[in-house]
Amino acid sequence: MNFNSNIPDLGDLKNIYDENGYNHIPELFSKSDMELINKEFDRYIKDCVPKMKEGEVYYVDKENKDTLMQMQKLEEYDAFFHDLFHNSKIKELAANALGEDVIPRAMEYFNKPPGKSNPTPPHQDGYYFNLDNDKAVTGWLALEDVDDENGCIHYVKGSHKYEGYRPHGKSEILGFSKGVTDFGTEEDKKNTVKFEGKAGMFLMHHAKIIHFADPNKSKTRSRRAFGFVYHGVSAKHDKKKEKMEQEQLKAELKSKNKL
Ligand SMILES: O=C(O)CCC(=O)C(=O)O
Repeated sequence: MNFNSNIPDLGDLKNIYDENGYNHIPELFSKSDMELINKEFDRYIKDCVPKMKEGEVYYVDKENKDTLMQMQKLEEYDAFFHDLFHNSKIKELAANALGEDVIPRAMEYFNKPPGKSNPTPPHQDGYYFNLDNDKAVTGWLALEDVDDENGCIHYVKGSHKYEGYRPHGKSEILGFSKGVTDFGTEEDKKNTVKFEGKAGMFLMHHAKIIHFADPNKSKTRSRRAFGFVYHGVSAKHDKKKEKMEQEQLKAELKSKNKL
């Protein structure tokens, strides 16, 4: 996929990733590239969303299609996004961060529609991943400008270096079934860094980095982003356990009338 991506030195990125647990590239994609990606995404919403399976699409209010807030597995429904996930600089950046070849796992969509949206609870992605190691990353691409008002991402710098995972408990937040239960220590607060930026800003985070976002406070702006999850080739994925967890979650959400 031919974008003129604006990539800093890969060696520097790797050192920063290892030290902080994330990479931040203020303008991975130019304004015109983002116009193209957003145009393709408008087409995706019209043509592909109706074909997606139950449990792959979440709305803040399922009766209101304007409140589309989260999707999983976009790459399975469309060649453009399959290519963006499998054959772009994003995959190279994932392999660079992990220091090994990567396997694309799922491309996701995260929105916080205006008016009514959820917070993203503090969590570590690896806690959801069912892998036997922490060799996984998530890339996060802002589809529009993001800031304090519409709910930009926050990372707890260096939290990938903690031994094991922080305790997670059930969250009642649609789209994020688990969150860190002991979040908010002085250390967490001291190391929290927020990432405001323009459409085209790209973040890449470690499976153990604690991250979160506030709800969107704007009445008019959305906060749309893509997530790109890759495993390192050394990670073994327990797909059976994952399928079981997903079925359980789906049944629970249906019983609460959220799907
Ligand atoms: O976009 C968000 O608010 C959450 C994203 C997230 O949790 C992730 O990319 O791992």
